[in-house]
Amino acid sequence: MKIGIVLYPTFGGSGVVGTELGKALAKKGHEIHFITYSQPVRLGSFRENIFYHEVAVSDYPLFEYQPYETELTSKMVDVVKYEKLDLLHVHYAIPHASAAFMAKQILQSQGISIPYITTLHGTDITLVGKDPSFEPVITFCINQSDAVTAVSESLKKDTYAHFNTTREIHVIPNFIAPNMEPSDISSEVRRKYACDGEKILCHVSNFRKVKRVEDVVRIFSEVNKELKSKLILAGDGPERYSVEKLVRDLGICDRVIFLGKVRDTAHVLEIADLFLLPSETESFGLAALEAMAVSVPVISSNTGGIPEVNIHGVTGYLSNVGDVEDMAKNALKILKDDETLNTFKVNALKRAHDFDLEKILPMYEKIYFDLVPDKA
Ligand code: GMT
Repeated sequence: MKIGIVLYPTFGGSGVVGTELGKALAKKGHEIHFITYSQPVRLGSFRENIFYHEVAVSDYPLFEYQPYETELTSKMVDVVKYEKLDLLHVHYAIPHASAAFMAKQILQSQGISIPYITTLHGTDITLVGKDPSFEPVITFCINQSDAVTAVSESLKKDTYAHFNTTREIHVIPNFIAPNMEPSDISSEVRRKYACDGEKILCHVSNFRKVKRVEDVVRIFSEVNKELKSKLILAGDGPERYSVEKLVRDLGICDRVIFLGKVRDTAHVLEIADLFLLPSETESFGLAALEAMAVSVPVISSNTGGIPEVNIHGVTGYLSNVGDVEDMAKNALKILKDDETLNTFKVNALKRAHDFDLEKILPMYEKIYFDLVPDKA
């Protein structure tokens, strides 16, 4: 099948999922056309069956804001028409679903029929999408999509709660991509960051408010008082200045390592003992799954779709949003001795396998083949 995939090419979870899905589909023999404004960070080098179409964003002086959606739509029309695509799969509703709807209408006027699937990822529903400045468009696009998927039961529930839709929403959880296999140099790398006996706590995000990175630092600070540890922070974003200030104010600069943006977070995660994800809201928590996939247990909030991934008392612990004290207490419970830590590590890895790519990929393919039965 020839599939066009539209996504945000950055470090965000939706872009990672869309890219890894495309790579896996290409490996299975589908022809994948990524359509976006820059090369997706997880795309990597040349691969069979993968094509990348860049959306050029113009900077005509009249435009105070660039009409990206219009240019994306035109590119989608062009690629569908000339590459003879069978379907479009858009990740993150804003503005990809409305661009897909528009592209579909334009193509229909030219006698070309193309279905589009919208995958809802989280903030497109729970934060940005439900804002009145987006809501009517999102509701319309959800209702017009040929199929809609959401990455967790929680996100599906939120979609029904916030939008006027009775549309069937298929829950297809996120998955572990094969490049997250552990490497054999981790113990060597680990020694560069932590002395013998020190534990490594880790957090990976885009440092937006919703991630509550200051809570990460406060949890770590409590843990570090009892158990000498290091905190590795990977990622960057608007909250970084305030997080750096907090680290200085708490006097723990020598304990906290800011890595900035990292392409291959799996290699950072695999030197960690514990992953911290105290988010305000999280439709799934791909970062937590990525940690579990390299045997790292998770201390998280109990919000959104996280409880569908992290199992309380088994793969980590869940606490109420903002309950830093409880999260620190739980972290110490896991780190207190090697035997306990090891049990949580084993459980985390086992749980991560529930989200193996081989289990999830056929769920997307089923939707594709239902929409384009002659390609099945
Ligand atoms: O977490 C972010 O801010 C990025 C965002 C995105 O769309 O890229 O992540 C959302 O999608 C991920 C992949 O499906 C989910 O794992 C994240 O939980 C979700 N983020 C939120 O709901 C805040």
